[in-house]
Amino acid sequence: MRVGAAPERLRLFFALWPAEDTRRSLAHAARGLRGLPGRAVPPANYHLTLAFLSDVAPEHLTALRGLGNRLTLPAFTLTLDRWGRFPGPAVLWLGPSAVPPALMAFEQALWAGLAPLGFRRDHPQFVPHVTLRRRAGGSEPGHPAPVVRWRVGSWALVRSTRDTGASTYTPECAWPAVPISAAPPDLPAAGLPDS
Ligand code: 2AM
Repeated sequence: MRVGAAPERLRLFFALWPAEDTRRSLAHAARGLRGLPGRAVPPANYHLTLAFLSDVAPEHLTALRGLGNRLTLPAFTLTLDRWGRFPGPAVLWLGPSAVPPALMAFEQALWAGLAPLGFRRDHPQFVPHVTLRRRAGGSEPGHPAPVVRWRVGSWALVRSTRDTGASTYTPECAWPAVPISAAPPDLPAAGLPDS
């Protein structure tokens, strides 16, 4: 680092992180959007954001890893079956029309752990989705959404870096989703176990 330069700040997010077979299914779904304006998200970048953290001081990484170590994500299957759009950033996504309660509970538990570290959610309501296309303007897919069944097996703390306009996502740390039957009986379905 240059003497006197501001210390590096990190762009990070916690996300459900798909395995290769789910990435292939999502890439297949994204092919149906090819004719639309905008830019396809590279399959290696597919994820479902749980918490986006911009402008993070590097010294926070240890606490964020520690938070991940204390949380337990129960394994569940997510059925992605509806198109959606965020008008502001003009992104097109595929999301679930039925959201598993375990996913909502886990997102809340994660933010409950992030709040004491000074992080705040930048949107009022959690809308689970996988972004497939960016800068898509006001375009709408001309066909019904395909169905992608995602057996959620892992979640991660991911670092986002930008180089000449393209984003690269690098998992800093990943945790497996735990089959419910394997969780100790006193462990909440999603939450912070006593430590
Ligand atoms: P995405 O890349 O997964 O679409 C910061 O706002 C990031 O949080 C966005 O880039 C988007 O990530 C995600 N995001 C925005 N609004 C959201 C919402 N309502 N629910 C869940 N994630 C959201």
